[in-house]
Amino acid sequence: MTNSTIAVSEKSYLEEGTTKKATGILSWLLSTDHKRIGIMYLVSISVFFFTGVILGVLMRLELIAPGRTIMDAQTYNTIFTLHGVIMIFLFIIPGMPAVFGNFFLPLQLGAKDVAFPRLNLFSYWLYLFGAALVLVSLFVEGGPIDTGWTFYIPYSVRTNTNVSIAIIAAFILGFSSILTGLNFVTTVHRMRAPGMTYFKMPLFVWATYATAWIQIIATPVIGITILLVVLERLFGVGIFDPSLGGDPILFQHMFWIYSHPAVYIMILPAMGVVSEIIPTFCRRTIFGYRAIAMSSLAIAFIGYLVWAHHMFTSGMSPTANIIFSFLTFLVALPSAIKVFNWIATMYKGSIDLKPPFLWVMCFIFLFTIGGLTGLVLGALVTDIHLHDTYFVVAHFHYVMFGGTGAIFFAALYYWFPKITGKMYNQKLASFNAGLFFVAFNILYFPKFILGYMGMPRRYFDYLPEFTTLQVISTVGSWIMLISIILIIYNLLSAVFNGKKSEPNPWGGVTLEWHIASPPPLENFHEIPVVTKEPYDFSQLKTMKYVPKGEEHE
Ligand code: HEM
Ligand SMILES: [Cu+2]
Repeated sequence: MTNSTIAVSEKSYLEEGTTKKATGILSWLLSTDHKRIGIMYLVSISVFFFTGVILGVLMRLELIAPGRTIMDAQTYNTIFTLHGVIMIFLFIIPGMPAVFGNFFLPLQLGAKDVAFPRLNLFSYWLYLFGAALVLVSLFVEGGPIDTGWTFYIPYSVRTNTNVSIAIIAAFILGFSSILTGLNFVTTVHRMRAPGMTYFKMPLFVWATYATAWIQIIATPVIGITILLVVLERLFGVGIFDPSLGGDPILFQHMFWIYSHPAVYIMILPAMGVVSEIIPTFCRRTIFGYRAIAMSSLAIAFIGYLVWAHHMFTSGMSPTANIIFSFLTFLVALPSAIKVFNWIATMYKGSIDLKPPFLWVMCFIFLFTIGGLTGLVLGALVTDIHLHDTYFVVAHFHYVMFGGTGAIFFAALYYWFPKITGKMYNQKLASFNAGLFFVAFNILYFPKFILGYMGMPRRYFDYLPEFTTLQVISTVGSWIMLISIILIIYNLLSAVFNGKKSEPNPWGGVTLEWHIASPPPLENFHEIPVVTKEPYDFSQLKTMKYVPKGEEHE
């Protein structure tokens, strides 16, 4: 930055909206400000996340003993399906881009908003509309869907539950995701501040940019695939259903051509947040900036080539199996590059163990377990034993929840003071990271062992020899519930009664820390001119925060 004196006392985006006439809740629902839209996503997504958690805890209660305990088998089927649909389509896919991408992409680029602010608001409405349809599918005749979140054929064509409504909801949510991606790609191409070359962009921007391409290119594939399922249900066209001459394996291919890249939509922006937090709390420029930026693009690209590792047991040719297994190992490389560079950044850094950093530590441990067990599933011999068992359930919770979920919380704790201008209880937040880590492993580690022993996934009952491990896991779900309630409690009480935060409590140097907290409506009243590398901490010495009007002295 050229101007290192920063005005702090201005009206913030929380006090003034983009709409002159609308007030109250409407000034939010009609706002085209990227920051307000980010917050609306945050509120909606948190509500769905918590609903998903409650469903998870209910499943764990059912599994506390063999046989029926609190629900029948069909209810269990609908609950694991809803849990999966909510967590995947309403929480973890939109979560990072829609909340933190929206709020921080323009700030980190030195822009006043995203490229298409109205389209951005439209994406949010589509999201709400899709979510509302999921709700509708629960209550109309036919009942909640019971296919699992993967909608596998032929069952999804034959069951009488409301598959079509749920699928149309997923279709609409997909549209919302595509439009957000379009918006972000254009924003990165067109809205960078003067001097912000591609290799001066913060790594969260790089990660969100790579993600946006996946959102644009991959999402239409699932859109078409699931619409074909609806056509199959309504008119019996016979594309997937074998009894009508269709091919169920074709569905699996088309489903995973989207849904594997989608796991990178979930994880890439989270990795971007890690690359922000680690330099800030180690007071040290990131090690291997270009390697990290390029590995995001590499993950986005190679991520398209591995989809059939979900189908090793579906009867593909041995050649296909070997190729997809090989490519799966290949995609682990760019992820490993990131992890090595993060560790190298910490090495000899002056590490400050503040809550966001502790959550990142949580992430690195859990995500590494998730990633390594992914290799176990990517190897043909072991996958045949472990396919569709609890090992898979453990693996994907470690990557999605221990990975992206933990970083969702890390990002909240890191940027909360910027978003709200308030500070939360840091002791509680640090304790919370530890509690989450412990709860997480009690809840999910037993599932690896259960899977190895042969416990299949999506079953509401089990053999008596699995009881001990199932009970341990259920106890873990209670501690997890407490940990999540504590996060919500800590942040909500900070929103209402928190102490005012300094503008830059952690000593960050990317552009969002060069403005007031909470940011003013148009972010920068003078568009910044970027001269420094994104993680050049020598700037800290010259960054001064003064009341508005005095910044030019
Ligand atoms: C307190 C938190 C959570 C608990 C207790 C929990 C528990 C469970 C359980 C018991 C299952 C079903 C296992 C089976 O019978 O096959 C399951 C499935 C699943 N969970 Fe979670 N989970 C939690 C959080 C999450 C999160 C945060 C995500 C995503 C980010 C997630 C994504 C999924 C998915 C995709 C499935 C598969 C559903 C299907 O088979 O169609 N869960 N979870
Ligand atoms: Cu995959």
